[in-house]
Amino acid sequence: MHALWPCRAVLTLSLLLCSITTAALAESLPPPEGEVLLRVTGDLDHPNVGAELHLDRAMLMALDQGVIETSTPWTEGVGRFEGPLLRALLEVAGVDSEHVRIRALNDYEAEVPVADFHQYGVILAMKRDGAPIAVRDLGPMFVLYPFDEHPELLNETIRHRSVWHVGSVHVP
Ligand SMILES: Nc1nc2c(c(=O)[nH]1)N[C@H]1C(S)=C(S)[C@@H](COP(=O)(O)O)O[C@H]1N2
Ligand SMILES: [Mo]
Repeated sequence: MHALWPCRAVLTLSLLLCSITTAALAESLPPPEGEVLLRVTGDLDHPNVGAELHLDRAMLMALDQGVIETSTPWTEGVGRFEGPLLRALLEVAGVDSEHVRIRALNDYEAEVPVADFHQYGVILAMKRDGAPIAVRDLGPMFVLYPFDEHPELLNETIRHRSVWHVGSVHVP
């Protein structure tokens, strides 16, 4: 009720836009109960801890998941990798930006165009062949493109975007 009052003062079109915004705000996730594995920081509309969105493993697994069966330059053989779609993460975070900066637990970070997430169904791979990925490998999660399906992705630009040991996503 309270959140809707500005709508009443304006015209029908604004009323419609205002209702959409209100509906989107209602989708903010509750704060995490488990260990925080991923933080989304910066310019987002749906924070759950202060100005940031924090997610534990259960919350990450509850997002829309993608499955990518592929080989990669960094792993042996063909794996069946699973994890949240990056486009689903940005949607739940309420992000409207053309780029994000994906940061590793070490100091590595890369700027990635959001268009990639829609075009290629890029995931934050959290499991390989059903098992969690250890931090000493590429875990707890890494940015994974479907290399076998799109061999043109095997280039330096995309390798730079393939961040391992992801800890946060910053929205500029
Ligand atoms: N966490 C983390 N992810 C990373 C990197 C890194 O140093 N740390 N290097 C990036 C770069 S620059 C490339 S080219 C590839 C590394 O691929 P390569 O070492 O097999 O060439 O991973 C990317 N992801
Ligand atoms: Mo690199």
